Amino acid sequence: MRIDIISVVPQLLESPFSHSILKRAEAKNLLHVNLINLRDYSINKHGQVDDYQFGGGAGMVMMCEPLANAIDDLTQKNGKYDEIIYMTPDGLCFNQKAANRLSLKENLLIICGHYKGIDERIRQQYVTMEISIGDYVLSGGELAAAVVVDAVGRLIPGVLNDETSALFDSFQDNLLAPPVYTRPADFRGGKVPDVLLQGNPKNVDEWRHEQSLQRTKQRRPDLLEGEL
Ligand code: 6GU
Repeated sequence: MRIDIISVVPQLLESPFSHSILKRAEAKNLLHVNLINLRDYSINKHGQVDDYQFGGGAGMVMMCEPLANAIDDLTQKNGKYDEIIYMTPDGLCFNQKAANRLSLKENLLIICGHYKGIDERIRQQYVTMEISIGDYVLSGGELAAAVVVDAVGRLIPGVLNDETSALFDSFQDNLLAPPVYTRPADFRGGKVPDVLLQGNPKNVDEWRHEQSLQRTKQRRPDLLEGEL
């Protein structure tokens, strides 16, 4: 998969993909994240990419031309994108199902917004998907884009091995993950449940499923309702 990310602060995105699982995904050639500085497509020598909003009001708006020129140039170089994603707090809320769906694509473009956001006409003419990562406001789309790339990247077939398998992740089956334990079997009086020490895989599976259900009922009952 190739993911191109357009940003006015691409430096914010250099570190998240240089470690751990996503670094391995890059090393295995399963994922390529490519950062594009929007200022390279600025309309003038001052590097301008934003302007005052029509109708007045505080805050700048990211202009049409730099974004359109960047998207056109990238599309010409790299082929048509499967999705052009705009990161915005007024987008649809990202979840595991969206991550699963995106992990099957080949070619994604992510636009990170700043200031008051991007000119509405770019959303109408180019953007195919608008994503928010939750009901709070970030100062830019970059950290949200990093969240999406991480959640999607680890699901690309071949990125995870048995040890890091996504099969038992929280949310993968709309349930929260069960509690986990490692040595010692007794930590300051806190004991590991017997069933995990006894080594009967069927009992362990049943216990984990029961714990998952209990945890989900207690903490996230919404996950158990309204599923298709
Ligand atoms: Cl995608 N962007 C910004 N700026 N804030 C957010 C967000 C995105 N998702 C939640 N808050």
